[in-house]
Amino acid sequence: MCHLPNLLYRPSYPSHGVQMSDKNIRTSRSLAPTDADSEVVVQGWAQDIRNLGGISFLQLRDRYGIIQITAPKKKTDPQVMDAITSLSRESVVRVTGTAKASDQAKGGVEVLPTHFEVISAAATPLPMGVIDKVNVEADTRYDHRFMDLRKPETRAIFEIKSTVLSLIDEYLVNNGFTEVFTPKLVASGAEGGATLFELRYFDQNAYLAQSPQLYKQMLMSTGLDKVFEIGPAFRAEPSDTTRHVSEFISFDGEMAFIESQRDVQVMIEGCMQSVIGGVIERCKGQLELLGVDVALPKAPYPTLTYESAVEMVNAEGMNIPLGEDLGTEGERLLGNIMARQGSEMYWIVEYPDEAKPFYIMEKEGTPYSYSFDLDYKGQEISSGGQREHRYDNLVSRMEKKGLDPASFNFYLEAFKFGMPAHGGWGLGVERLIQKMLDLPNIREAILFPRDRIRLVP
Ligand code: AMO
Repeated sequence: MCHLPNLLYRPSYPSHGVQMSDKNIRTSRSLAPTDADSEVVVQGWAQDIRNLGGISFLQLRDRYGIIQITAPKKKTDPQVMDAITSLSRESVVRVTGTAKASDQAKGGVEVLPTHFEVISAAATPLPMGVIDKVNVEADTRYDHRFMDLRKPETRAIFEIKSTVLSLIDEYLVNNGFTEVFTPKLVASGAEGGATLFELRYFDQNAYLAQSPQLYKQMLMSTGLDKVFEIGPAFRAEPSDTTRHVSEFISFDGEMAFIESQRDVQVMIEGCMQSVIGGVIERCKGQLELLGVDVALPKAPYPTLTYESAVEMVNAEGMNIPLGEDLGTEGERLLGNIMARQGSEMYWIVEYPDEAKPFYIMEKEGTPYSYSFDLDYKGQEISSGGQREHRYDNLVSRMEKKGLDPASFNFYLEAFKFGMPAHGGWGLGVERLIQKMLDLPNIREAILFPRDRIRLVP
């Protein structure tokens, strides 16, 4: 008889106590009064330990909340008692015990421990507290972000962000878009030389992509008529503001065979309503934790021309010459004016052509362009427009803007052999979240933010 090699052999790794298949495992969400008197296993971080002589209480935190472990000295194994009384805050433990109905414990159940395993003892002192009421500087929080993320309200932002991304995906796919991924290592920038990160790419120079602009446009010549991409974008932003970072998630879309930029705006508007409405519906618990009341913006969003936006802020004390950017202050003031009119989201269209990139279509016979910004509560969250799809015009626009068409040959080629009229947008996902949740700084919506100074963690 021949023996087959034991293909099912699995080396026995130390379990570290984590056996997800254990059917007795409960979380703070699943532990219920119906578990009373049965054996359960719970695991998490030791948030707070109180030793009161005859009895010890351990507040065990997991993803969903708190489980109270109650250890009366007389009824608890001395080894278990020692482990609890000597435990440091934030250690990770796994507790086996008997669930007991309790009026004092949150959720109406507590666990009386019979077995106690310290999976990972936390060193002391902690780099920052998790439950302490003291205000910790933002920089300290970002320096020790893993610790900051142990706070349920910090984690809630990222659960909402994840929901936002799913909702975007759902909306775009339902509207016939194909999700694409374009290179992040690129040979030329599309959004101006000033914010390019340069790097060595074997024996040539390359850049980190500032946006998928050139690639999503090239795709318009292929028959993939509607594409979207959600991915990282890199900008060497020298300014230290609450809305600029050097790495953000850009939600880009591009649509072929449009009649005008309005077709693009309608798509974004529908998407924003669906995303914000979806967050209100699906993220009730997280919004409650954060203490924010998200309102669905009034739709359709009002449309202001750039010129009228300048007039509106100038009428309220600003002095912006026509042709110049509204700037942070101008945008903020316009936000206040629009809020008084009941609009949190609004369009600013037809910016001066001079201020817009080569790929935008100019409004012939005027100094303006077929471009738009979408502003939310006084801050730009998206910009886009109709593109120049006519090869000759595109080349002359590049020249007019001081760019060398030769370095964009790979892009221009797609315009030479049949390119439909098209338009699209780029939307900063973290700016959307910042405004939706009224966060003071865009960095709060990024797990590990990157800026001029910060490269770790
Ligand atoms: P733009 O440069 O306006 O346009 O960028 C689009 C959107 O991206 C977000 N954004 C940023 N978010 C955080 N930190 C930054 N440094 C940062 N820079 C930009 C903003 C902005 O509205 N290719 C065009 C879009 C298009 O026409 O399709 C583009 O990139 O929310």
